[in-house]
Amino acid sequence: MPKFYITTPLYYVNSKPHIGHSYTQIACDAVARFAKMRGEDVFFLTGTDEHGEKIEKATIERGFKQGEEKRFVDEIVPVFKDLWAKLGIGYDHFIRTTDDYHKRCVQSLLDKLYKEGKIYKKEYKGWFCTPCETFWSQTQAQGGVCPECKRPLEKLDEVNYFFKLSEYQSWLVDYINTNPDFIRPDFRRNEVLGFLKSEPLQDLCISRPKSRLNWGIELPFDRDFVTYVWFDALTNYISGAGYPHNMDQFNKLWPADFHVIGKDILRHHAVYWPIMLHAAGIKPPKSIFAHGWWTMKGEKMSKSRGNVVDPFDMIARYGIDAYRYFLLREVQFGLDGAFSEEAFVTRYNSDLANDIGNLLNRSLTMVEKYFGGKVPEGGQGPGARVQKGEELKTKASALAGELEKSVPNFDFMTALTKIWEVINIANKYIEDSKPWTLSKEGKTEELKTVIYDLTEALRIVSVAVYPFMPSAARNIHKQLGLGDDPRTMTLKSIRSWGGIKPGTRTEKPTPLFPRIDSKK
Ligand code: ME8
Repeated sequence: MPKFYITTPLYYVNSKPHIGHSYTQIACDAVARFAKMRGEDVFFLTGTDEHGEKIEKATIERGFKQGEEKRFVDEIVPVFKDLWAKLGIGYDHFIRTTDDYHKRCVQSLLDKLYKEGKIYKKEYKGWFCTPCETFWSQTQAQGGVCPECKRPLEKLDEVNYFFKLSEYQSWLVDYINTNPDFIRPDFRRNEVLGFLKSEPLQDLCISRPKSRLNWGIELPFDRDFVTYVWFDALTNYISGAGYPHNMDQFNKLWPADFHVIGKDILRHHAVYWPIMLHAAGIKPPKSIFAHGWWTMKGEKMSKSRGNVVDPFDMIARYGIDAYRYFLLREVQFGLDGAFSEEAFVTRYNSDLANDIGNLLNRSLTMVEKYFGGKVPEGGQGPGARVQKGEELKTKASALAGELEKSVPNFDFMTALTKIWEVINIANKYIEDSKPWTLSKEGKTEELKTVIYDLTEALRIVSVAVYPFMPSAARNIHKQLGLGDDPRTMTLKSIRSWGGIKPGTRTEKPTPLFPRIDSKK
């Protein structure tokens, strides 16, 4: 069984998750589910980033005392876990950077790099962005604002430990050039190469003196310092896979197949992280995929800007499947997208209530009405099939192949468009073949064929939508009389036509996506 190791960022637990966080989770979940459907041995890692200034600050702001950070994060972590459970995020392991095994891994990595002379101590004069937890050089800090988030920077002048990032610049450029899949999409790779060409890399400040920050992992070689939160957090991708406490598992999983992130943290993942690994003698991950941002009124949706949409509220009003569908269908994964509830409702009513919802409802109603709730025998009699039926069969049988081309490349829009082509052909097939007329005219063989084709197309569609809308997929499968066991949702099961057996007892249709009155 080929292995597939995929990760999400570890989210800061300074406040509740918003749509942006759920976006990365849903995308990873869809790709991980798809890999499982192909029979791959999947390890899906997610978790929370719990140290650093941001968290220390949030602890105080929420009325806790300094030193009570763990108590504070212990209250927030379950909110993330609860949302992931509600959204059906099927991760295999949840890592917290406050977990002991993770802390030990960070310390062993620091120790190794220090002993090998790759970490040294010097005075640091420069700029720091607290919200981004990022250091910037004098040239980068134009006008004293963060080049990333445009907020004011803090000037720092203190003794710190540095990691010799600068020594690895040409190695990294070569690595990116010889591994074209390392940074994806392509335009993000060019962005990183452009940045690496434009200025020499500075060594990375990887410590904070305890006089300024207590809440972090202590440097093993100098207990007066804690480590920079990014050095800590990035290391989760190896500690969460078993390094160094479970090397059998780690050797099986590493290198990771995908680190999926938002474009805001590309530099940390595509520059700092591969260099940290290379310096420690560990291979870089195979691929980093950076997606775009959901924006609100032209600005990045973010906790610190306060322009966020609450995923709990959206799910409560529209359901999990619609929420997952909208995020993956509306915007090409990789690009930015403006979030609007109006667009959400429009897509819900057209794609979900009308297209897929009606198809299921009409088809099952006809199975009930014409065949007493049992799938009829299909494909009988010469000339029984109208042209649309042939088209439906061809397109539905090709879906598995289409998904294989698009989903592993995070091209959810193409995958869903292909599925909806099948749904739309099926709806058109009903209109063209007019089963009610076939019934009236006693053309039973033709009627059987049409109804069989519709149930079979729905079976294929139910499996095809599983990575994106797992509960709706199971619901359709169940209403078709095929049960709702996710283990039956395999890609193999939809590679050929004819999987639903004549005689299968279907259920009375229940609406999948009740229409939303947009005037409400
Ligand atoms: O950066 N649109 O955590 P974080 C799309 N702890 N995705 C968004 C988004 C938006 N408006 N806002 C956030 C951190 N995201 C670090 C990561 S990893 C070792 C450490 C998503 O809580 C997106 O995946 O700020 C982004 O990269 C991530 O949340 C940042 O989450």
